[in-house]
Amino acid sequence: MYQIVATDGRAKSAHMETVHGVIETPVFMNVGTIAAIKGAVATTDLKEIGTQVELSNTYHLHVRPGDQIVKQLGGLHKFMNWDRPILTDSGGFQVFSLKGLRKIKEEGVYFQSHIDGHKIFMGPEESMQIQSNLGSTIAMAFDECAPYPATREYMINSVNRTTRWLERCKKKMQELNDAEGTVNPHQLLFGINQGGTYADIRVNHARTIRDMDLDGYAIGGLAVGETHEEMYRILDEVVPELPQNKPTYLMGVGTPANILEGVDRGIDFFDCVYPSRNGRHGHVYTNHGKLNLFNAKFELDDRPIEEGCQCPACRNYTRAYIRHLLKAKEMLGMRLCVLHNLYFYNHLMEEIRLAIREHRYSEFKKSKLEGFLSKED
Ligand code: PRF
Ligand code: ZN
Repeated sequence: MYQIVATDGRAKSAHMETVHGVIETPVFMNVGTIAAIKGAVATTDLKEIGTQVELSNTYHLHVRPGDQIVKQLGGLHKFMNWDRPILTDSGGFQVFSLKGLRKIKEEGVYFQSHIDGHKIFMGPEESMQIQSNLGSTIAMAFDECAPYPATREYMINSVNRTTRWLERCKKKMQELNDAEGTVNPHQLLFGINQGGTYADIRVNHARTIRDMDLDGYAIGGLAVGETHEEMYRILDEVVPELPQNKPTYLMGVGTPANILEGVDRGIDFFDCVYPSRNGRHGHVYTNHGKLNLFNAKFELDDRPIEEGCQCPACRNYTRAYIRHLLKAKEMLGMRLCVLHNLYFYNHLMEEIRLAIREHRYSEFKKSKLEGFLSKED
């Protein structure tokens, strides 16, 4: 059940009840593609850094260790020891970003495993079956994330196929939820809007899928090479066409600034590899811009990454020490940077929710954006 708690302009903050507990939105989901947050972060750490939703991937877990294995072990929640919500991406996007042989047909996609090259077929029914075996809280529809740029003709054909796939996903998910022995019989299904940067194709697609009564609506096919301005323009056009009383999800986005702009246009859910990927490279977020802890100027810096930050890295260690760990290639250096960055994103979302609920979102957004650009350390 999804209930809007407050709105401020187009921004909304909601309370969503799931079988794995409540999600307060806007929320940033922490990416653990293979059921692990890269950078040696355990699910016990996630509880300490304010993670609400973990995100894993259908395709990766199907290839290794295998969704049947995960099901036999009681489902993904039990397997990775995470009892809060999990969203699984459908595999569509990951399959399309794989190099090598790949054939898109009406029935689905033929491609090769990135592990050992063996041939795999995945269509809407296969994706739903795998996600059902994993037993995630929220499953994503199997879609095509079209390449950027793509011609209008390509995009129209692709989006129409994605609509037909969505109908098949919905039917299959219903069957799986009703079947005997399903890991999570209350699994939710989010549809995905596509259409690249063609506003009219996007809007038509949004109008087609909004009547399908899905549990939530994602916007895919953005942050794939277009400018930030184009992405914001598409959000301006598409979000008003989606049901206001359902959650919205902007897939694979993005920087803290992108998130502030997405929230301002009515988005509830976000996910991105930036905080974990940047953390593994010693790049850390602060309210005054990003720092590269490999930089020599931190050699004698005995301050935390960010003054006042309540993350496990900042409460216990200095910039100088973390820099030393990174230079010496000690895993702890990476781990501390990833923990700080995820905490930073999770905490930003908490501040965003409060600002919406106190009806001061536009001033809040402005002052955050100014801070990010100030570059003082
Ligand atoms: N589709 C799916 N997953 C995604 C995307 C998409 O278009 C994107 C695009 N930024 C990220 N993840 N299924
Ligand atoms: Zn910190």
